[in-house]
Amino acid sequence: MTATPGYDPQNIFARILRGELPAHKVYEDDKALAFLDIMPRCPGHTLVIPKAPARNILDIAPEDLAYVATIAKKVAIAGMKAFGADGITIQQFNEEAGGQVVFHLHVHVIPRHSGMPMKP
Ligand code: IU
Repeated sequence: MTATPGYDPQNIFARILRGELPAHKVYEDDKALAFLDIMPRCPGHTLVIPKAPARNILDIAPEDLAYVATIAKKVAIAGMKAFGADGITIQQFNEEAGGQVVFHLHVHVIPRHSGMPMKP
């Protein structure tokens, strides 16, 4: 898979994908990986990433984005069951101005409980 010019192959999630850094994996196949966020805003906060080297939504191929969305839905349903959640928040940030900190596309899947706010 060829990275686009804005993609840094040394970003943390690329290193997790290469097995250079540990992660608590909850789902993996040949095109996507899901793992627990190290600073969960709610219990079960999971990140879903493509294995393709995409910086963010501005950069990713439409078919890779569609696949990540498919896996995010599966993870959302599994997360709701596992954590007995009442709902799910899905978040996705793009570029520094858009709140992105790690520059490999990721979708936040956050199980939610009625009356329980997310940590900032
Ligand atoms: P972003 O704003 O969507 O780019 O946030 C990055 C997320 O990646 C954030 O929720 C971090 O807690 C999370 N994270 C992680 O799970 N593992 C890491 O090693 C690093 C960040 I650095």
